[in-house]
Amino acid sequence: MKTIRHLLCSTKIQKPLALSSLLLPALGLTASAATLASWDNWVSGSVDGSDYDYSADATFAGFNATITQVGNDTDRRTNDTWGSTDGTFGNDVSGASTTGNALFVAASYADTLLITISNSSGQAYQIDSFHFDFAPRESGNATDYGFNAFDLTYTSGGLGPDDTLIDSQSGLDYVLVKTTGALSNYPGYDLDLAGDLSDLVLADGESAVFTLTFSGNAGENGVNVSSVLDNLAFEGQVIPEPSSAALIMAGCAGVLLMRRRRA
Ligand SMILES: [Ca+2]
Ligand SMILES: [Ca+2]
Ligand SMILES: [Ca+2]
Repeated sequence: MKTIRHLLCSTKIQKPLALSSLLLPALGLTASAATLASWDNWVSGSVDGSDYDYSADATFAGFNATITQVGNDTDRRTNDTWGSTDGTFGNDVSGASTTGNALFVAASYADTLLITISNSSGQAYQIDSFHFDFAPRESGNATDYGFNAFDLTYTSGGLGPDDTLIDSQSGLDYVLVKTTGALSNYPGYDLDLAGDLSDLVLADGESAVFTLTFSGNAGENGVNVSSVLDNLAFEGQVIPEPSSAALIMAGCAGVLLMRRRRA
């Protein structure tokens, strides 16, 4: 702390270094967005007969996240010959896998995903946004259509208020027909939470549950047509600790006082 304080308070230090991206984040005084949890590779293949949870393929240090399917038959439904190949979570977040594997959703088995994110990092984080790629699919027979609508709701946990609708979209274009476009650039969705939630801070030890529900299927066999989901992610940033900032301020005040006395 002494070295850092002297660096920050020194008048001799060059300004660019004092404001560098190295120093301030180390003190928690600024924060940059981080991908806290993401799903893009999935686990390959289908498994019948039991509920299946999808652990995040990647998490930020100190975070855990799981997707639980809810519906008529929550078997594992992933397929490595399908997927969004654009390399982004939604449109805005880079770093997604560009190879196959995606999650199917259909009314006959799973229409709802419960998405849980937990913070045990030792620090509070602001949860800024949720991102995903979603490709509505039709059967190709011009009568049966899979899901082409979704609701994202914040359900419960360390954010708030509970049961807040974040976004609802319907009538989305059917970008996949039968198997055409299976591996392609699926439409992306980037949903900010700030306009909807008054409490965006997931404190250390807290979890938050979001519910992503799909609808809009149509036709006699539309319940069986799978639409395809890929590249889900939460973005967030660490909350600067007031104690750190206060210590630095107090330290600088002390140094300045000593300098004045010496002058
Ligand atoms: Ca994928
Ligand atoms: Ca994308
Ligand atoms: Ca909170």
